[in-house]
Amino acid sequence: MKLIGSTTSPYVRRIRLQLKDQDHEFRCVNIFTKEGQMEVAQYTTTGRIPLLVDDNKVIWDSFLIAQYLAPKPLALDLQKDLVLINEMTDAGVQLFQLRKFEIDVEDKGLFSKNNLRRIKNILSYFEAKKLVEWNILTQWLYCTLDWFDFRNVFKWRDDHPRLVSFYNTYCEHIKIKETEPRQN
Ligand SMILES: N[C@@H](CCC(=O)N[C@@H](CS)C(=O)NCC(=O)O)C(=O)O
Repeated sequence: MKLIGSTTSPYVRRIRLQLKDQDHEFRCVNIFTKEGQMEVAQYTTTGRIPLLVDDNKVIWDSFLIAQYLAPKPLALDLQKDLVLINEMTDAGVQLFQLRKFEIDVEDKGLFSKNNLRRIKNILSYFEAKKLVEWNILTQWLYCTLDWFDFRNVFKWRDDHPRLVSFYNTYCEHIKIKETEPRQN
């Protein structure tokens, strides 16, 4: 099994955590270079990472990969929570790109404001939720919160003490250390 991704993507990191001790190759590509894009284009027209190659099967999109790797079908409530985390991550990625490409550096436009509102609402939902186990849900959430910090996308700490405590519980976890985006 081969995972194609990068060390900085929150979508890839969540799959690296899920794969943990499963035997696999990690192929690191830079999706923002022509070479990286050409390599990814051999497998998918989405032009996105992560990608999982398992024998003759190619699976793209972290949500589908997570379901493919799970030992049993994911419950609907879990899927709904994963979609919320994906929505929050996508909103953060859009904010990051709007700033980076100097389209909306100060989040003044309606599109940025909608994304900020979506992030705040979803963070409030998870602030109120009991997060006790280290599982797919909490791994996905951790990766997105940490990516928000890493890329200075959203200051989530001030208003979310329970999420801060959740984050602190897992920040020394061995797989979290091994997949740290800042090392690279
Ligand atoms: N819905 C996708 C999103 C993946 C995604 O957006 N990955 C980013 C890297 S963080 C990417 O490949 N971006 C390439 C691009 O935007 O061209 C998933 O969950 O896997």
